[in-house]
Amino acid sequence: KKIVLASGNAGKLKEFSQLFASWDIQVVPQSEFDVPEVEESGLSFIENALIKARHASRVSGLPALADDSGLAVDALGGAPGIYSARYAGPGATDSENNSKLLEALQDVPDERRAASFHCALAFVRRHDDPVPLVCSAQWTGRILREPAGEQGFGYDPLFFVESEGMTSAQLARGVKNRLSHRAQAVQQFAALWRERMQG
Ligand code: ITT
Repeated sequence: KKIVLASGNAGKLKEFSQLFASWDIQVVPQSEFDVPEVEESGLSFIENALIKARHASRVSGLPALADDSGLAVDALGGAPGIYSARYAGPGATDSENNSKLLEALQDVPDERRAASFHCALAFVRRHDDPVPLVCSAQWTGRILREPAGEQGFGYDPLFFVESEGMTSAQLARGVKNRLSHRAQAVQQFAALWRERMQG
């Protein structure tokens, strides 16, 4: 079985290749199908995941799985949220986004720097699938005052994971892929997938 992974984010694709390593399905990145960018016009992670999955399925003619994710910072009322990838502007780099976040939190004391990563996954069998598989999960942490660690991507160097005593960019990939918002969402997806396949 072949499904398209509707993401152009190298950091996500790397994690998914590990998260799906033991599955008996072939997960093909959307770059193999020349899927053009689609406007993420939703207001929630779930809406945008569905938009991306339907779009990739329409273009490729295959079932598609999409991930919409981001960081919600309590002291910023949930920002950058669904705008995490472009917080510092269209086409912003991870380090530009991280700098913007540090600036926004400059005057916020440690005890008010709580934040959570969110991941929504949407799977459709075809572009107009009326019964998509949808799941979402979160991972809570705290935003540091300076980056630490080289692993991962995006906001990982600023995201301190209390249980591990380090940032998610300092965690070995195997550890992030057991704890993260994406790892938890994939576990939920696995359960939905098994149900669907048995039904
Ligand atoms: P695709 O839509 O092609 O998948 P994207 O980067 O545009 O790629 P999103 O719109 O879902 O994807 O934005 C997700 C952003 O949230 C991402 O660029 C990171 O800045 C951040 N993010 C999501 N998951 C993360 C993680 O595990 N670690 C660090 N940052 C993460």
